[in-house]
Amino acid sequence: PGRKLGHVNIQGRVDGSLADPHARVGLIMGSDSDWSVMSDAANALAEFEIPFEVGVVSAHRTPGRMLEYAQSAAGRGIEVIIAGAGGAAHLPGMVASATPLPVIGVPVPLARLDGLDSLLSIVQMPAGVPVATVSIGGARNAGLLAARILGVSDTALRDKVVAFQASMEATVLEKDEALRR
Ligand code: RP5
Repeated sequence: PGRKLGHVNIQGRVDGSLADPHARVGLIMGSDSDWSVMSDAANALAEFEIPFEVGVVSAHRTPGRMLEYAQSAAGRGIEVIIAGAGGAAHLPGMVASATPLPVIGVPVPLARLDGLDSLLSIVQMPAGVPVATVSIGGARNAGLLAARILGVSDTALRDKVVAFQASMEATVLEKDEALRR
C-alpha cells in the first residue's frame, strides 16, 4: 500500500527508483539535495492520493538517464512530470524536449542567487517547448497543478481539488473572523 503513494517516507533522501507501474506522476530532481524542497510536491500528491514515482535524474551528471526517462515516461503510463532543479536548471526543459507529456518545472533555490538563476533557467524556454514553471521553491504548487491537470479527465480527482479549494476558503474565512474576536 505504501508503494501506491510513492516513496514519501524516505525522509530526506530519494532512492532513485523510477519504474513504479502504478505511478501517474513522475517526480524527478537534479540532485538528492533538492529533496528538502521537492518533498513538498510529494506531500501534495500524497494528499490527493495520486500515485507517483520519485528519483534523481540529472541533466548534467546523468544525461543518458535523463533522456531515457523522458522518452519512456509516457509509454510507462506517466501522465505528468514534475521536474525540480537548481542553479543552471536545465532538467525541466530538457525533459520537456524529449516527452509529449506536460512538464511542471520547480526552480530550487540554492545558497547563491536565491533561486533567481534556477527560475530564469527554467522559465525562459524557446517557443515550441513549454514548461509550466512554478515559483521559486514552489514545489507544493507543482503537486497541486499536477492534481488539476489529472483532474481534467478524472472526475474523482477533480472533486478532491474542488473540496481542497473549499477547505482553503473556509480556513481563510475562519481566520478573518478570528481577527475580530
Ligand atoms: C542541480 O545542481 C541540482 O538540481 C541541484 O539543485 C544543484 C546542486 O546539486 P548538488 O551539488 O547539491 O548535488 O543540478
